[in-house]
Amino acid sequence: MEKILSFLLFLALPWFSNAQQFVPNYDESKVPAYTLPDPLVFNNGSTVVSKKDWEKRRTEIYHIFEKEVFGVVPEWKGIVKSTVVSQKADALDGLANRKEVRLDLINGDRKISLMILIYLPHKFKDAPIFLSYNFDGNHTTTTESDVLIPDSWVSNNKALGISDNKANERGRGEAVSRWPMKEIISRGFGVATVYYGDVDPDFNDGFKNGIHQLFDSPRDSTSWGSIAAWSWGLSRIMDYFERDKEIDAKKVIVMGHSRLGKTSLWAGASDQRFAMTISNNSGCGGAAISRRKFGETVGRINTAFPHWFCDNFKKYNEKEELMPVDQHELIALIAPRPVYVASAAEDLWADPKGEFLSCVFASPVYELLGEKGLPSKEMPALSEPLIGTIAYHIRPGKHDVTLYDWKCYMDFAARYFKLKK
Ligand code: GTR
Repeated sequence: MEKILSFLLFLALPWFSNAQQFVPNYDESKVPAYTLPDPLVFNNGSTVVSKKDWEKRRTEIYHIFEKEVFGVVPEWKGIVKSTVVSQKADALDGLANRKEVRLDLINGDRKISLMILIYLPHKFKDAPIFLSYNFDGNHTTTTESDVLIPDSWVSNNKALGISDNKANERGRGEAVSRWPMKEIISRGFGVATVYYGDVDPDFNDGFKNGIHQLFDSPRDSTSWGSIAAWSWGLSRIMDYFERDKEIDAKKVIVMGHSRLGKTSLWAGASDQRFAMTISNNSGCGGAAISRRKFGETVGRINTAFPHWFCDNFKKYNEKEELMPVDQHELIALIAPRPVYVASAAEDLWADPKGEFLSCVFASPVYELLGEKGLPSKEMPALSEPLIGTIAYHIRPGKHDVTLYDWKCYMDFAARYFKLKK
């Protein structure tokens, strides 16, 4: 009898564990009714009516995102040194000047290093520059054989032949479809990219590695997670740009895909030196409205990636309606600077409609500041970008960064920075 019972239990086990598995909602009719916090109403209930009011309200919203979502960055007591480690005048078949610059972030005897791969067009002076992290190493963004491979920890990856958390030659050029360098350079832009794991390796180790270990403050429920760390890293790169005479630091476009799109939005919100922000398929915790609970949810992201946000964010697992902010306010924090949000039709996990609605509901803030928000409240057709100071498109296809996405970003940036055709 006992044997039969344990056999039955054995049969039932997969059912039990499946029952606990997260099932995303992809049915629009099951999106709960929700009320969004109004970015133009202060915490005390009074209304924001002027640009001056907005500055104060902006601070309120920013602090909520810090304490409840991404986490607070402690005071940095270290130093940053930059070293140009390579230079090549005829990169990309003579189109670009290439250099690799190492930033050493040092606090006492603790140090991390990040390697910035920079391409600047020969033909254009003071070119705007896209700054964007890559997922697997600078060498994956180009086929050029002499671009350095990162030393830092990388995820194991069968396709890239990595089983010891060390990047190798096999990854070279693997991500070029996401990095159309020649097109970008020929159009009059520069590109700077860094492997995101140089700043903080993307696994949950209790913040013992990466940049967090260079800070001494004890951790609490408001302490920064990895997204805040990656965003902070982008600001240190911006500090370097301000010192590099070959780079126009007033024209830096911070761009990112997926978790790195969440990162670029938080960087654009946190550091107003970024002239333009681009979120490619950023989804939950990025551009998508959390209260819709469509696709990936707050509970699911905090469970799968407990190190991305601050611990307070976990209070809203399955309780998104209690969040004191929602993601349209993350977009609003970027105002009045231009922001572009992009979705992919098959990327339901990232909730394209939720990403679009954030742009719609951030628009009143842009309008108060004298800028055009998103020019329509209707979700556009595929590949028909809506362009205001907030821009949005949805293209066919999967979760990815494509040449189409880049072309839209370049058009948007060329218009804003008034580049000649
Ligand atoms: C997924 C995660 C998303 C997105 C994505 C990525 O697994 O659920 O939020 O960030 O990873 O970064 O590729």
